[in-house]
Amino acid sequence: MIKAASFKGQDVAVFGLGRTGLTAAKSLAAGGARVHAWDDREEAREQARTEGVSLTDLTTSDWHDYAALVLSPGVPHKLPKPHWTAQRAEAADVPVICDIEIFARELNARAKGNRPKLIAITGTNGKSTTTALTTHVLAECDRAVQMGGNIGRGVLDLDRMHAGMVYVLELSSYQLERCPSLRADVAVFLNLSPDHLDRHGDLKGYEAAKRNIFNNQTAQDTAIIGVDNPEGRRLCTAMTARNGRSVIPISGQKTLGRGACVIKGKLYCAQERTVSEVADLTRAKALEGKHNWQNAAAAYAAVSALGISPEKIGKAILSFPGLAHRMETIGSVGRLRYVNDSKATNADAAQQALASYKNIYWIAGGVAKEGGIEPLTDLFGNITKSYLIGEAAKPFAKTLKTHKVDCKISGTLEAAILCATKDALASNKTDAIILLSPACASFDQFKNFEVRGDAFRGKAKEIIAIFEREVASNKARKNKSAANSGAAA
Ligand code: UMA
Repeated sequence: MIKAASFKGQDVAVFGLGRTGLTAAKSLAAGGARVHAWDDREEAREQARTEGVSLTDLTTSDWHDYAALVLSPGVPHKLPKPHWTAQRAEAADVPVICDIEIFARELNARAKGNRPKLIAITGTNGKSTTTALTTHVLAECDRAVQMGGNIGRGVLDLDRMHAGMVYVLELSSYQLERCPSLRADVAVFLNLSPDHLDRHGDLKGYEAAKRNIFNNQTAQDTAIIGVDNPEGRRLCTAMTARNGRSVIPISGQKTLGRGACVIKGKLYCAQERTVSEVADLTRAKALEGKHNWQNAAAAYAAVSALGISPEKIGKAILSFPGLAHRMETIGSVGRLRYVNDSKATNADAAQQALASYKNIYWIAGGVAKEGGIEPLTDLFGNITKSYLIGEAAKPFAKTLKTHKVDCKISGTLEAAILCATKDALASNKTDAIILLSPACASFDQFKNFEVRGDAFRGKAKEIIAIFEREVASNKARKNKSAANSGAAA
């Protein structure tokens, strides 16, 4: 844990006792602050009490005492409506921050030669994969590295700061709204498409929050910008013109005169009239699809900015195991591969997996989002047959039938995976994919997308184990009969 000393001797209100709030409260208390923690839910308060966090009823306390309100990122302080704590904070002139701000202050307080490096990553899509890939590459290159933020551990729960450490943080627009002191040595902006608009008002507001990732950067720092969409191109041009730091464009699909780009699966680094190949991403099993190629280019550029050689980075990228529930290869039965993409809880997210494979036996359904699977019709040609589960099964079947895609209402995930396996094995087509990419939330049948993905993984592993046992026993039988006929001869 990082002991946050920046509020030593001061009173700090901490609201929202999920992962962020609990770790922030503990870190602040360890650093000598007087913590006043609270949550609207009694269960959350009880949990905090059990963990030794000091509670204060913030509904009745005097807010003028507080140096800051550390507000959980998911709790709004402006739109769509300020939470009551944000209203109290404003009335008492108390700044609203989040745990990332505390982390940034700790980092900035360190002497120059003693400051760890910070790589901060944002974007609408791909930020978790890029964060995990960057962390993997750094670890493979023997750097001390810690990953957190909007992924995995709360940032103040990470291991203590020291000069050789690299922190790789995934940052959401929610977090970026509340960390004015953030200064990243390397800031990555992957892409932008409409999301969380209720919280930011409109696309402009959302973009403004994301652009905070570049705040306070100096001439020694690096900005890495995805230029595969118009917002990124505009931003890259504007920031390059401003000349305040190194700006590196990245692309997953087109040639760049400088920066990092991927052409036909090969990752290139282009600088000062030289272009060199860094890695053949078609060999990276966990980085299929153009969206992942852009993520790989971003991770390459980020690690390269810390002075690590292209050879080392290229080698490390190829051994990335991927993230659970995101186009995660579970295993194969012959040329039939099981892929868990349970994180695809809407059509937009399912698009990436459907665009990355052919001959797909597609398991979809659950609680549908507005528009259902209509946005995916262009990719229906990649689907051999679909197996539908949960509440959305009937409406999805209707859409698929309209587009002449073979489909079956399976009802449950288990029935779907068994039926898809049977059909794929019976077909004489090679290289088939059994893909769970539901384009739906999971709540009708599972606690969350992780539990749904775990169920798929468990069943797929069972099936794979049965086939492996059969193959092994066939082999043993063959060997035995060969040995017997040898002995007879
Ligand atoms: N609460 C109230 N009153 C309210 C609203 C919330 O009391 O009106 C309380 C809840 O009871 C709860 C706490 O506030 O106890 C908030 O818990 P939470 O689960 O929302 O938040 P954390 O556990 O702190 O998780 C947050 C991020 N969640 C959000 O931004 C919504 C996590 O990102 C992040 O990993 C974690 O901090 C790290 O510390 C998740 C996420 O969904 C993955 N992020 C969004 C996204 O990726 O799209 C932005």
